[in-house]
Amino acid sequence: MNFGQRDDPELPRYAGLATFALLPTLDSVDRAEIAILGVPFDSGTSYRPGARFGPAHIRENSRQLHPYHAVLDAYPFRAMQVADAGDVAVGPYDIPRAITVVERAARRLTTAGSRIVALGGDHTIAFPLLRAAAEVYGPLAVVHFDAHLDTWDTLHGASYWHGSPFRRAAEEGLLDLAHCQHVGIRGGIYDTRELEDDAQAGFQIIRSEAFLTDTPAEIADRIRARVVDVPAYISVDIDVLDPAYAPGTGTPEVAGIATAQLFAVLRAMRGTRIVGADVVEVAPAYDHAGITGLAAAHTAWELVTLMSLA
Ligand SMILES: [Mn+2]
Repeated sequence: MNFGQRDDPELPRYAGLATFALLPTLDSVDRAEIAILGVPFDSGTSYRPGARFGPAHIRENSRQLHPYHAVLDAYPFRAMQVADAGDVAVGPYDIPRAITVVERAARRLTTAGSRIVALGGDHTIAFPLLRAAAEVYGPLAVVHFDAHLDTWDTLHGASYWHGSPFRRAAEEGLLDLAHCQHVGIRGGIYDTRELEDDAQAGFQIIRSEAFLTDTPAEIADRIRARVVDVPAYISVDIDVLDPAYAPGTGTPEVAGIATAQLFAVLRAMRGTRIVGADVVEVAPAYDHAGITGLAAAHTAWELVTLMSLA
């Protein structure tokens, strides 16, 4: 039997401690097929800092997540044991050390049989999370929703920062280079060599403008054709959304997609074998009325639901 969300008719959803979706903590249920893992780390941020406060903000904005997913006709928390594994104990001063710490925390969960949905944190954290997932599942098909490529090399002398996780992952053989896909790209480019490097790292690009002409189902078809049956890791940088839908993020880019468009694409990916996921770059200091926190919490719920179905 799986333990679901807190069920106390006397305690309103807005009251009490906020675990993700008011789910049980991992230590209270012992095992989880899907573990929600906070990674409060943002020392890899290149522009506006603050994503270290993302996990707490996402949890606080996840109180209205309900057991039943009406569009996918699914009860994700009944189908699988989903639990909140808390936050990684990671400090801000040493990025390589933080990568080791996050990888170790993720491996504890993956070797115990959990698939992870991580709450960031800046995008640097995808790299150690990919290490842990690839160790179990082999080279991964990364489906990366983001305004930015994140396959850059060094910045300010740092190899590990929030613009390089997928380049470092490709170099380490963590990615299946024939099956990775960016979605929602529109950020600035210094030189077209960056696009050549990006292709070398295994990615094809669906730009944000594609959403003006193609339906979400068509875009999902392109993603599925790219991923095929390779184990998929879904990484959602909340800045894939337009700043109108996600102002609370470190490197916002205008002319992005809507939350509903993101969800329509994710739902149309039903059946994809997702072995890990993250929702990153939520920086609550720039948020308003919980817009970004709500978008991130519900994105994580969409990912959990997809994972509960395949
Ligand atoms: Mn990113």
